[in-house]
Amino acid sequence: MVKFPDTPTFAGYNEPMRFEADLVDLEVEGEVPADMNGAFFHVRPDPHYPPKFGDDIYFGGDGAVSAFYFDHGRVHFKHRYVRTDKYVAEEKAGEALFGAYRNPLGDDESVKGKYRGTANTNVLVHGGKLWALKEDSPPVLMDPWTLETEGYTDLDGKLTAQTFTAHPKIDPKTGQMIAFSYAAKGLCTASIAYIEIAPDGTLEREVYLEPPYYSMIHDFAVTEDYVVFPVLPVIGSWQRLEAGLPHFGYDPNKEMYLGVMPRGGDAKDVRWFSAPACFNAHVLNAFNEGQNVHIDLPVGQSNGMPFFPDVTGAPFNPETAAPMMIRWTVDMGSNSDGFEQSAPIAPIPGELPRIDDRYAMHPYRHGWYHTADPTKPVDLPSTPADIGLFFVNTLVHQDFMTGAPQTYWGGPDIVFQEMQFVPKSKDAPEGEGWLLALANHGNSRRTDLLIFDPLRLAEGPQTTISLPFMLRSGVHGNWAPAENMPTT
Ligand code: V55
Ligand code: FE
Repeated sequence: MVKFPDTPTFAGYNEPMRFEADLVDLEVEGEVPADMNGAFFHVRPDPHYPPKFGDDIYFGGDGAVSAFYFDHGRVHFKHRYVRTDKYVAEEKAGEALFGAYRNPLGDDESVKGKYRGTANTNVLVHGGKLWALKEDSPPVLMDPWTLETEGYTDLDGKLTAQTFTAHPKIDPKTGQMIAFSYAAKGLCTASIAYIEIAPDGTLEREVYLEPPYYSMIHDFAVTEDYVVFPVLPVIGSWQRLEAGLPHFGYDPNKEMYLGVMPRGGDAKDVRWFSAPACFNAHVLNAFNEGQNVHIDLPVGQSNGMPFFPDVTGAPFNPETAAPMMIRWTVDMGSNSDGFEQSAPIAPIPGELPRIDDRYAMHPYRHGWYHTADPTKPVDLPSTPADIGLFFVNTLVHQDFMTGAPQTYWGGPDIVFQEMQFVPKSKDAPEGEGWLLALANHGNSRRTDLLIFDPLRLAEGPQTTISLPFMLRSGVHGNWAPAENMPTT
């Protein structure tokens, strides 16, 4: 029997949606630019079955991929669950077979040894395939047009790492995918693999290195010449899993580390730089000036994920956790094992940072991110605290040259999802194009895809593309220009 628990993760605003859909010609208010051709992919955790043990965290939900196909002013839509090994086995059984988030100890005997991944964190087109990613498993490949799942890939037997990040970067100059794996040698192992994948999807290089301790390495930083692995004290261990604790916990008494490696290097070239504990989830951008490596990212001074509780028992503190954009600078030419941390480089706190991806790994001017403005009224079926990380009512554009932000508040019943910058053309100036944002109407349970002028966010959306249902609050997505989509 399918009955979801009455807990904040599964009730109210967060109720699972569990549908699949095909819609031709979405309803549009305003104009869809005729020269905006390609597809916008986005993924969300949307549990197909109630959790095996009464409750679980939001990150445990099955990946459901949404695709908006932009075709000369028309927009078509497709929505499919990723047929992970987990999804397929559970659908056959009619119930959850896998236990808690990243704890295999509670799994049903029938699924022991199967990939536990949900492919629920990021989707992007590379080498003609749609990659659906969850950092605890290898990539899942899908067909970008039909959203049919091909399944897990080891990249022709070349990928030996057991997991694959949800945050690979595409090098705008070479077209390579730069990726990594943590827990690369198995669950809770202090092992990282650095991975380079050619534009056609062939694995070119896999280099192993060892961090100071096992931690959640959700994102990383890449510049033209260096790669940076942030080891933050979001720790995990088999002991925690045996004790039935959440996989991860935040240890404020541990040092954090940055592992910096030249992109052509290997383990012997890695240098570790350290500082007192702090929290980060995502990287905005990074670039190097000679041996000075700059990493721009939202950083909190205490734990940012209350569902991975502080190991000291300290309660979640939203004030100290507020992520502020700062710049870390590592000097690979110095003998120091420390690094510089700047004052905030933007006045508004926030997360889910995006850039004009053509400027990834290089100096850049513009950033876009989310914030939860606490001064605004809220009219939603759940409290902001129960919606948690996914409660976002305001979009931010930050011009790092002038220092000025622009914001757009959606309204009391709106929850936004991650934004996406789409360049007007291949060689348009930075920031010139369109900004996509999914806006959930939390009461009527419908989602709009809004199109903004990225540099005039405060003016509000110029176009509203409407779905007759809601896409459960999701994680990440990416735009695939028409020329990156496989020919049909
Ligand atoms: C994150 C998201 C995840 C996960 C680990 O945003 C980290 C960070 C949606 O799943 O499993
Ligand atoms: Fe992420």
